[in-house]
Amino acid sequence: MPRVLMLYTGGTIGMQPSPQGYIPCAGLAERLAAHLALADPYRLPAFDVLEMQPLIDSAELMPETWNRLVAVLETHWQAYDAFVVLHGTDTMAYSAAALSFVLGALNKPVIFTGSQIPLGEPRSDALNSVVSALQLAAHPATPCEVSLAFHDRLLRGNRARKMRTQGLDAFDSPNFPWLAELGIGISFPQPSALLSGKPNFAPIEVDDEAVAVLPLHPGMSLRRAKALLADKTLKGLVLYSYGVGNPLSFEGELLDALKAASERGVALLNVTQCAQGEVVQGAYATGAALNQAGVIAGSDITLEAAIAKLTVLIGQGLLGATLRKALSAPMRGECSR
Ligand code: ASN
Repeated sequence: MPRVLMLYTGGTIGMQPSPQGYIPCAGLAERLAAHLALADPYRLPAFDVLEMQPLIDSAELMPETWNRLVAVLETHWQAYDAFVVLHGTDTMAYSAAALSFVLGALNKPVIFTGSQIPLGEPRSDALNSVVSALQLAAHPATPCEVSLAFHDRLLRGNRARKMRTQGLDAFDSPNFPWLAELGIGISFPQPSALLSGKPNFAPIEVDDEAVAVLPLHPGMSLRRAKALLADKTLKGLVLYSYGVGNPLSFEGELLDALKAASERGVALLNVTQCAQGEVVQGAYATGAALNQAGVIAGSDITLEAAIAKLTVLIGQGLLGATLRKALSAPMRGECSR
């Protein structure tokens, strides 16, 4: 039977109530063991639990945590066959995407999971998440990639989104089929097409000034958008646009500001605000102008994966044309083209 290492980073799954609301709590391994005492030990792989320090509500997560996770994975990579990361749901899609980009090709599965209701509370989904992730970790068909197991599904990590604040089926991947469906049995509709290989464990250089998002909306301030684009610390920007990737042009002024930023070396990635579908820059004249301004069409990448991809690539020291090239094509199956 494979051996699994479970990294507990915090999140609702291990939280307990306090007068201020739920807070992350240590000692999850013992509590899990008590809950799993009745489970048939022959149906689950052997696993160890490692608690990260500090345990956090994942809303507090900063990219430094990704480096800490990668360092722990590197230390234990040889000793285990698969890895489960227990993570808060708020930023789990960002972390799963970021780790997929940092680690690159994998020869073992890394499965993120969490829960909407803490372990031990009535109707908690925590035990289901842990048991599902463990079974997937031991399953020979589980792909060697960073994935996210939640409720009844296994999703590609860099395609996943938190879609529901309340629902127990909180995650989905609207632009990509599920990797596996967990019903009475576990079915894998198609084998993963991602190449496997030895992971890269090099930490990224964290620069919290480097990446920003510019959401477009009726009534937005051109002055504020220009100020952001002119910011000298900016290295990568997600242009969060309408429909198939259309911007509002402010009679060419926003386009000029985008062009100037691109010429300064800022990487501009166009991501649609639509929950499903892809950017087609050029379907409309408004969108076609973005090609001239040096904006990269983000295909069907999610906002979370776009932010993670920019943060990781910039943190790996990519600049200018090399950065733009890396952003223009899928790295780890995060977009369709
Ligand atoms: N705030 C929590 C977190 O992301 C939410 C959760 O895990 N369900 O850590």
